Amino acid sequence: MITLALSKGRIFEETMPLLAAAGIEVTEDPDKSRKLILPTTRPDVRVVLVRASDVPTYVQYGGADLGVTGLDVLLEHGNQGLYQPLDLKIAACRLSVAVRAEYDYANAVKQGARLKVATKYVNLAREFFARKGVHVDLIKLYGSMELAPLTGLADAIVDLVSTGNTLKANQLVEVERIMDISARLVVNQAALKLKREPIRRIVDAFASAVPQT
Ligand code: PRT
Ligand code: MG
Repeated sequence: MITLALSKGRIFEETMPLLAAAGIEVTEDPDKSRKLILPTTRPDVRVVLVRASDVPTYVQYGGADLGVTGLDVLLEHGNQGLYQPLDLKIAACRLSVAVRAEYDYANAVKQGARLKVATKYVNLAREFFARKGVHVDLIKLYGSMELAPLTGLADAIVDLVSTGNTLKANQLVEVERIMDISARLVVNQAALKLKREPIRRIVDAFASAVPQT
């Protein structure tokens, strides 16, 4: 049995065409079913639905053989024990710093101010500001980072941006782009040895279906 870990939402939806290229179709709709393990048209392949931030953990410890996860999640989690064969070029966005439109970020940085930064990505944010030599107090949040600068909880946020509509709707502006993000295929290293052939076939099919840029 090959187990693929996916999160509901954009990762699930954008992975479906790649699975189809491997001749695999998920036979149940995750939005209609309460099942956490979904069968596919291939009796030897199943999909497990996990929280996006849990995908690397499932694959690392062998709860799944493969998984699809954002580079943001992967870098924040650390990629120990994970073989990362492919950039799938799906669920693309960027990790950025944003502040209230009135806030003079450039000047605060220039003055050597100590910034309060709210984010779910504390490790990535710490590394980024340390590299710039900017002192920060990091505030860990689990959701709606956009609210933090609006309520005075933080001076800045580090969050994902795709269209920029969420920032705009909340009068926030993107002041620095930290990195480009896309979803990655990750494989458990032991599974890669034990189930080499079937995993290889899936990886190859995904590779040939990745949108070329
Ligand atoms: O939502 P939930 O708390 O259940 O989990 P999650 O947010 O971890 O999962 P999900 O499905 O929302 O995101 C999974 C992965 O998709 C992320 O890890 C990213 O790699 C990728 N991705 C791509 C995004 C976005 N684009 C994105 N725009 N993840 C989140 N967003 C959010 C962003 O955080 C912000 O709140 O969308 C908002 C901004 O979008 P725009 O279009 O308004 O700029
Ligand atoms: Mg989300």
